Amino acid sequence: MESWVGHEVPRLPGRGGPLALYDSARQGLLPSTPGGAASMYVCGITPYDATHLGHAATMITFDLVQRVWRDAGLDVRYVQNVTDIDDPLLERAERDGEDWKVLAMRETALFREDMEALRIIPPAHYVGAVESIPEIADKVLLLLKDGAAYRLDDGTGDIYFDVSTAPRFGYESNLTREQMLEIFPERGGDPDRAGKRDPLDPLLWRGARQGEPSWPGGELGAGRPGWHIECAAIALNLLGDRIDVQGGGNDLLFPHHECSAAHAERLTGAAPFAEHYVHAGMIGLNGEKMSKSRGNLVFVSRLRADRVDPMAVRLALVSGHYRSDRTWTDELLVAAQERLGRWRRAAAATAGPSGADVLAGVRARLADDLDTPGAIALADAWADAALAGTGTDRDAPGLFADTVDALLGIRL
Ligand code: 5CA
Ligand code: ZN
Repeated sequence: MESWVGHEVPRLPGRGGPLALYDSARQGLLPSTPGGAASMYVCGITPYDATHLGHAATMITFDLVQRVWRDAGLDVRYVQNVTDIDDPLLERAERDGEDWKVLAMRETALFREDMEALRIIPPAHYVGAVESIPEIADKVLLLLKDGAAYRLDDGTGDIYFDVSTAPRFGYESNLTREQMLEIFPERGGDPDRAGKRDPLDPLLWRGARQGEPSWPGGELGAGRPGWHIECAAIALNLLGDRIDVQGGGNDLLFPHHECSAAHAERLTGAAPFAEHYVHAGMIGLNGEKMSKSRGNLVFVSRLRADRVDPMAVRLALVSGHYRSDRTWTDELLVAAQERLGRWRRAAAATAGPSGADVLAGVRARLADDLDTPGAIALADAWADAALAGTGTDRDAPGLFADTVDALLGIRL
């Protein structure tokens, strides 16, 4: 699938240091990527509605990871998926009397525009589930042959993963079985499906149903892929057996990333699937998680249509730390617009305090688990001083603008 168009990223003098990130599996802040290359797989949208600020915040989070890695001199391989076939998409299309393919194409196109406006560096591979069906089916067949998957004998053709064949199951989310059983049905799982070996067994392949789209599955029979195997298969095929970062919002901690990891590890024998499982906090509105099912959404495209500067949206979203669940408010946007104006005026000053210092400071803050509030505080202090006429570094305004552009993705 086509990705979106990227922007030029300014080259900064020198090099950033290694990035430490919080890993949900080991529950600690740990250095990422000791080598010269880094790989990242991020769980992208299910395109049945427009990109909201929650999606945007998560995409910006992993854009920051890519920017910090690049600044440290790493060669970054980044893959993101689009779940362009799944139950929620079919349900929305049915509700609106629309072709599910048209719905998915329209919302994916809008997402690309939003990503471009927010200056998200595009992934090297932007991959749809539909175009990946043959390779996903191959992985399901391997699991079946390996005894890690089984077919229900109710004539549906549905195939499930047997979680008892994944000895590490639970290591990624660190949840108790009781907690898993509670969350599983809230996040697309079907614990009560008759004939399953374990209520937590996730669906790998859904046999063809009357009135639903399906694809030939070879020995599997016609059907469509389950959600977790979609991400496992795409990541394995494009990035290899082990990846540095598996990313998404914290709503994917369980079952999605746990199950994807279990599938991948069973397929390759290599563990852990991801060195870091990185989860962005949920953006909420009026005290509740922003979600398509609740309908409490603020769309990036709506803000753009209202001529809100996308750089102010981006700055508002990174004014809180990526891991914290946070609330979107009008005040947050107003504060970001005001800050953006101040930074722009400061970048136009003839001189300011040391540009090298502000660059080093922002680098250090971001290398510490993407501490954007800390980085912004340093940028604010530099801008305030420059506007007050402090400092004699004539290169500093330009370097300040390049720093916030390259590292925070904020074009002044
Ligand atoms: N297609 C799957 C992932 S494979 C999916 O979860 N799609 S989604 O459209 O629901 O979400 C897209 C991305 O945005 C995911 O990484 C998800 O974790 C994240 N996300 C969803 N809602 C929010 C929110 N309110 N705040 C922050 N991130 C969110
Ligand atoms: Zn995913």
